[in-house]
Amino acid sequence: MFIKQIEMRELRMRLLHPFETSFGSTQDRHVIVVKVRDGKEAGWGEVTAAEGPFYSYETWETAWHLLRDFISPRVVGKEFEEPTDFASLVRGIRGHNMARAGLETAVWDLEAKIKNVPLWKRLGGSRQRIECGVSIGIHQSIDTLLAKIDTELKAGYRRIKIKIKPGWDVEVLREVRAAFPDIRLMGDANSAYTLADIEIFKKMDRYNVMMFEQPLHHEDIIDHAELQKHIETPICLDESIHSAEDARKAIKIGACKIINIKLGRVGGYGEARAVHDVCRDHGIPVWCGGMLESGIGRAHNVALSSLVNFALPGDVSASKRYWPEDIIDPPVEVSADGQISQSGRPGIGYSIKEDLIERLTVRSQVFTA
Ligand code: OSB
Ligand code: MG
Repeated sequence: MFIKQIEMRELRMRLLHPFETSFGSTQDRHVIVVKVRDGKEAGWGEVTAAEGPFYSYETWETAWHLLRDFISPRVVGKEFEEPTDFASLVRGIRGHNMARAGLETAVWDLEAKIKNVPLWKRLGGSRQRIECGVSIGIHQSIDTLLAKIDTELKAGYRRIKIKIKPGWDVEVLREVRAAFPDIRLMGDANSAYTLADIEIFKKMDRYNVMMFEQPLHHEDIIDHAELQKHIETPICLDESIHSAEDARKAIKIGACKIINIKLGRVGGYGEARAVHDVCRDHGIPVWCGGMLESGIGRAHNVALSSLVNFALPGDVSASKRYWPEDIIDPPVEVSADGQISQSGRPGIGYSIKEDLIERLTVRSQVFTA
């Protein structure tokens, strides 16, 4: 596969509703999409970096800089045997995994299209239907949160994740549990706590929660291992895991019992599959996280979720929860029983609405071999 052209575009897209986490609120997204061509087919990827350096240090602007000045110049004009060749081309660049993943995932889509196979099959996936959960942001009141949960359950979603932070935690979980005694429920803290908050976690431990996601510092595993000793509820790591090596070490010291895999956070499919395999070999289930993606990133998340150890429902949900009109056709749709079916079409399996992308574009840059 010869990489003849790489095109980066920055799109402005407004979410239907603002999304609030412990680190802030977002509604106006700057989405970078990457199109890569061999001269015949085109593959697409999405950069999942956020608007500010709060989930991670990357932003859409740092990702643009990395892709424009360091990553794309090393990849354009190169001949690939396998999509995994990407790693050796960008070796030496430290970090900036979301910028890498934007191009790496596009290369996988391109290769699957050239081979005329669905990407999920090319990745070795076996889950033809994936179970979906939703991630619900911090709300104005517990009543509005309960109403939102009710709506999502009626839409068929099989697991509810709420965002927690100090002051929006024990009471919220208690009320949600009282209103919905049997649902699969979890809390994501996005690193809002420290070990000094151990008593709060002991209280939350009573509400039969599936997992606490990333309760402590975004680079920590040591304190997470300590916290896990004091609570029954499994800890799931998100922010702390950037590679299979991170996963191996976290599992080894008992810092988590579950891992959330995001393509952007780990730098693409090569590493995502390696994290998946380390977890599988240690009996640690994984699930696919979300980053408020447009349809392109969403389609990649659906494909990734086909791998066998994605044993828990992820944050991969329908396009219509996010966008008035998605940039893929059809949009990602969820069945009444909360599942997404894999596409039988080549690559990511969805058509790209290039006209809409053109209208949403605020800047673009092309590299041609
Ligand atoms: O921690 O999983 C997270 C969104 C932005 C940044 C971080 C996270 C999230 C979500 C939303 O939880 C997942 C989604 O619906 O895409
Ligand atoms: Mg998270």
